[in-house]
Order: sequence, then C-alpha cells, then structure tokens
Amino acid sequence: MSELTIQPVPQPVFEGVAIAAPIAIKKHQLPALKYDYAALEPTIDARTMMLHFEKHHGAYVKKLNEALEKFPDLQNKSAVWLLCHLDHLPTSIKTAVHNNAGGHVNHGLFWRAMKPCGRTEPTGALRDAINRDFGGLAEFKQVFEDEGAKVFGSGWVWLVCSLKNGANLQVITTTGHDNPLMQNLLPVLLNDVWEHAHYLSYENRRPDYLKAWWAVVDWDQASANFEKRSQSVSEILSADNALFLAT
Ligand code: MN3
Repeated sequence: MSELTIQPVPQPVFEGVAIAAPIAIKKHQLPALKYDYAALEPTIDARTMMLHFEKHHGAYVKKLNEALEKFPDLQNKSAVWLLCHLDHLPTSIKTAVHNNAGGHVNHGLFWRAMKPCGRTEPTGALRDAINRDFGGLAEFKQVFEDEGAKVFGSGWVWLVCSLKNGANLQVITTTGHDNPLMQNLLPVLLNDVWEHAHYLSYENRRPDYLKAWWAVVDWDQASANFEKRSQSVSEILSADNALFLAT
C-alpha cells in the first residue's frame, strides 16, 4: 500500500510588496427573475421562458460584456445609457452595443412587465390617460395588438408617453431592440414580438399571442413606469433609476 503524500501548495509571498487594489469592473448581468419559468403558463410556456431568459437574454448580456472588454471607460455605464449614447461609442463596437444593450434593456423591462395571474387593470392616472387617449381599455388593447401584429420581422410594441410635459399616450413599435427612450419617449408597457417570444406555443400566430398576453400583464408595474413621466431623460437614464434597475 503506497502512501499518498499531499504537498502543500506554495503560497505567494507579498510581504513588503505593494499590491494594487483590483479595479472594480462592472459586468452586465442577467437580472433576477421574480417568478418561475412555469409561472406564466398557459400564456407563456415554461420552455419558452427558459430559452428566452437564459439563452436569448443571456446571450445579449454576454455579447455586451464582450463588446466592452477593451473599453474600460464604458464598462461602468448602464446599458440604457449606452443605448441612448451610441454616438459616443467607438465605431468598432457601435453595432454590437446597439443590438445587445438594447436586448438587455428591453428584456429587463419585459420580465418586469409581467407577473403570474396578472389579471389586474390600470388604475389611477394611467387608467385616466388610457381612457382619455384611446377611449377605453378595450380600445387601447386593440390598438396595441394591431400594431404589434404589423411589425415586420423582429421588434417590440410599446405604450409610451413623452417625458417632462406629460403629453398623450401613444402606441409605437420599434425594430430590433430599439427602445423608445432613444426618441425621448418613456416606456410604460411593452411586448416582445420577436418569434422567439411565442413560437413554441403559438407558432406563426402572433396575433393570438398578443391577445393572450394580457392575462399576464402587471399593470401595477405599468403604473409605476408612468409615474416617471415628469422626469427628464437624464434622470431616467441615471444609474439608480428603478425603472432600469440592473440594466
Ligand atoms: Mn426576446
């Protein structure tokens, strides 16, 4: 029987050597999901949620970090700041940051726009504004569904309002992962109309997905977003703004 001798691992000796403190580099991260993958069933199936969150959103985060690797000055900027300041970015990473910061920001908003058994209705100022600008909740939903169905290719459908002056609500669509803040518009509610958001359950029937989706909308979050309409763009873009927390 042979004896096993475990050799101690030599430890580096730093005595008398000044060691520089590590530089704190902010890596963008997937936000915490506040519900299980199966929690939005049957509206959104668990496998779609898993793939969408881990693989799609996860890839945007990974690629955003990779794009910023050689640019330490940009690593502590929030993803939403980067998305709204594309002209400040080096040409070599502009497209990668545009696509992946947008994907990160929009999906962070999207997960929080939903909740299990979200059968709530808009209340207070948001309810009043929807009634004023669309003629009622049912009318608003129809416009949102119609516009979402019309997006050609991949994009998002949004309920937005102007910042600062509290102007009217409107429904807009964006392509790719563009965000309304790039047009100085405040996101209040959003739905993802990329095929990856619905294809496993709804296949090519995007209008069915848009209609079913209301069952998981978190109107309390939409109201909280709407409360930020009096803020300026720079306030909205500040790193500690709860609307874009973790992005
Ligand atoms: Mn998506």
